Amino acid sequence: MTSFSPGFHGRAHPLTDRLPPGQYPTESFPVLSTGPTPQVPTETWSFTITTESGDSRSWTWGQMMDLPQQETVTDIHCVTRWSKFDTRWRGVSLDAFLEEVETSAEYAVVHSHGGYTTNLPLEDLLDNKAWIAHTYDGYPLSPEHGGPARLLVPHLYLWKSAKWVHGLQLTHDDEPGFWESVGYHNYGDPWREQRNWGD
Ligand SMILES: Nc1nc2c(c(=O)[nH]1)N[C@H]1C(S)=C(S)[C@@H](COP(=O)(O)O)O[C@H]1N2
Ligand SMILES: [Mo]
Repeated sequence: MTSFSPGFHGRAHPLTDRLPPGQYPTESFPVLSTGPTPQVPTETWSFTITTESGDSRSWTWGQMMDLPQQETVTDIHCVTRWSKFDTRWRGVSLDAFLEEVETSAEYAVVHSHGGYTTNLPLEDLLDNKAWIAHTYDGYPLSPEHGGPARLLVPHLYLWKSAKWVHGLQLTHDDEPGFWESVGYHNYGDPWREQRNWGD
């Protein structure tokens, strides 16, 4: 007797192959915010990268829009266990910002309007793995989902994708952000199910 389990022989079930352990797929797009939704007009919007030596470089909305724009279609995974396939975003790769910055830092703390922070290794923001996203599914990103612009780092749990992003602080030492300092995993790889410290 031979039994075949789905997915055992190659990629016959691509959708389940795309679902990290402990996640379920959803069509909806839940909103998860720790506080009120900040209203950030594009007229006053800016994005600032501050290096470990204290140098900083800022972009206005118009300057950000003059950088190369990319469309990305990607799956996103929230630590509360929903995953959403094929989300379509438009924005600017972090590579485009970081190539204008001189740094030897290894870590970044992402800062948002409203005070939210999250940390990640700088290399997770490089090589076309992360974007400042301003458009979702063809429309300007709505305020509740982080508009006018949020970080998008789809290879990590979605708490790393800071909404209403306004800057990066580059550091030599890793500094836990908002959720990371209250027990969420420091790195947050959905494929290794890194939900909490110790996972
Ligand atoms: N500024 C800010 N960014 C944030 C959050 C937040 O509370 N504030 N929540 C995070 C969490 S826990 C998740 S799951 C996602 C949710 O994004 P969504 O509301 O667009 O689904 O945003 C992340 N980015
Ligand atoms: Mo979350």
